Formats: sequence, C-alpha cells, structure tokens
Amino acid sequence: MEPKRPDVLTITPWLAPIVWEGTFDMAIIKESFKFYNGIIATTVFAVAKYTRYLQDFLETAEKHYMVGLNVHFYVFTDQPAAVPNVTLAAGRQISIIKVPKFSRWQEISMRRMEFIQVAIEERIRHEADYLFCVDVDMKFHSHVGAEILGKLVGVLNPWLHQSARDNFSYERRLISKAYIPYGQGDYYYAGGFFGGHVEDVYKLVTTCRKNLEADKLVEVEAKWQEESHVNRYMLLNKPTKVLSPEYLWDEELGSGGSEIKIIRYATVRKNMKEVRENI
Ligand code: UD2
Repeated sequence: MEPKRPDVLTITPWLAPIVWEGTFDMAIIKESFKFYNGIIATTVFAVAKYTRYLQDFLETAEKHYMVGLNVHFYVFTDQPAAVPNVTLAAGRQISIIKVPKFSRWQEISMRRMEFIQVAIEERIRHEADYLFCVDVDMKFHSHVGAEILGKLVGVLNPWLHQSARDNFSYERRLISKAYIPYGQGDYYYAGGFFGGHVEDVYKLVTTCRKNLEADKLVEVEAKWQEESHVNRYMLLNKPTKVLSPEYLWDEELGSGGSEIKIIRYATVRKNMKEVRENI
C-alpha cells in the first residue's frame, strides 16, 4: 500500500504514530468509539486578563473538540464570575476551580502543574479516563477527536517541527532540572497541549512540579518555563502518540508549508504587553 503522507514523518523511532491529516481514517475511529462512554477531562487556565479568551475557546471546542464524546472541562480561574455561560452538548460539562492570581505571567503558566496535580488527586482521577491540558488563548478551527487519545500524548511545537535537534529551544543549563544536552532529544514538544491517560498525565505533572520547585530553590527558571520541563519529561518518558503541528498551530506562522493540510487548533494573536502580568 502506498504511504498516504510520504512528505512527513508518520512514526517515531520508538514506533509511536505521528498524527497528520491523511494518516487516519476518521470513519473507522468514529466507529470504534461508538460505544465509548468514558470522560475526557480537559484543563484550561484563564487567570487575570486571560479570561477574555474563554468564550471563543469553549464555543469553538463545542464545534470541533471531541464532538460526540463526553468532555469535562475544568476551568481554573481567579475570577469564577467571568467564566462565560456557553451552552454545551449533552455529556459535556464545565467545572470551575478557583486559583490565585500570581504576579508574574511566567508563574501563572508554571504553577499550572501544581494545580493540575491537586485536581487529579482530588477529583479528576475519579471522574475521567483521559486528561488533556491545553492553553486558553487558542481556538479550534477543525476536527480534534478520538484519534488523539493515547497513553501519553505530546504535540510538536509548530515553530520547531522542522528544526535540527541542536536548534531545539531546550533548556541547556546543567543547573536546571529541565536540562537536555546538545546531541540529545527527539522532538521539541509544545507546552500548550499534552495529555493521555489520567495516571500518565499525573506522573508528568508531578514530575514537572517537583522539578520546577527544585529549580526555584536554586533560583533558576527554565528557558520556556514548564514547556522546558515537559520536553525533559518526554525525552525520558516517550509519548505513545505524537500529534503534528496541525493540533497546535500559531497564526503568526501563516498557513504553514505544504505539509500543513489543515489547521485544527491555533493560538490567537495577543498583545503581550496588554494581556500579560509583569513583563
Ligand atoms: C507557550 C506555551 C505555553 C507555556 C509557555 C511557557 C503553547 C501554545 N504555549 O505559550 O503552554 O508553555 O509558552 O513560556 O505551546 N495564563 C493565564 N493568565 C496569564 C498568563 C498565562 O491564564 O496571565 C495561562 C493561559 O492558560 C495561557 C497559558 O497560561 O494559555 C500559557 O501562557 P501564554 O499563552 O501567555 O504563554 P505562551 O504564549 O508563551
């Protein structure tokens, strides 16, 4: 049989699929999940000025994300009253979890690991099978469904998916627990979308939290905060499924090269100076 996507890498050297448009048959996947009744937990943080992104995030998720499946969105915010009232389809629900607002945007981003860990311990592991952790300043543009489900799932960062390994933006200082030496590393994964079975994500977030706290003790902050720690984790714990940048695109990259046939989930442009805390 002819490979459907000869233009891209569709399998990792450890035999995990890399999911691109054309590599899976949506009808077969839909059929095989016809009787699946489990819950897909999805965490999203909207702290400080980022509450403004929730409406589009939730509305577009209703159109494109796990349509027909049970989804439990956990919205972590410092302003519960600012969570919009979006009508969800049957089997889908939102829980709001109150979190503090930290003064630096980097800390808001990094501390997600700790809050996700606690939420898994307190409830998510009793309420869901899968867990995906995503950024909020994003919109779904087309289908993201059961083809992404797996034990541990990472997403290729759209800025670096074609870069040579030594150009990946890994943390290169030995003092950080996110350190990856030159000559090592498989891919550069995005911090804005990872997931898998709840217990596998639990291992990831507890490890990253521990390593972020160890870094703090020696007063080092990894180059790309928790994204650097996710990259270190996924180097040592290989994802069982890797999603192509279709699943996490950046509008600043335009429509992408010929290998990007579809954009499924993409960042929205933001005025960093206006929305971020303390830059
Ligand atoms: C990248 C990653 C992000 C994180 C960050 C670390 C992607 C698409 N994004 O995004 O996941 O690893 O680098 O440097 O891969 N947030 C708030 N309020 C704030 C600031 C942040 O709620 O004031 C939350 C929100 O859910 C946001 C996320 O933290 O989506 C990440 O922050 P960002 O989007 O500003 O970070 P960015 O664009 O550098």
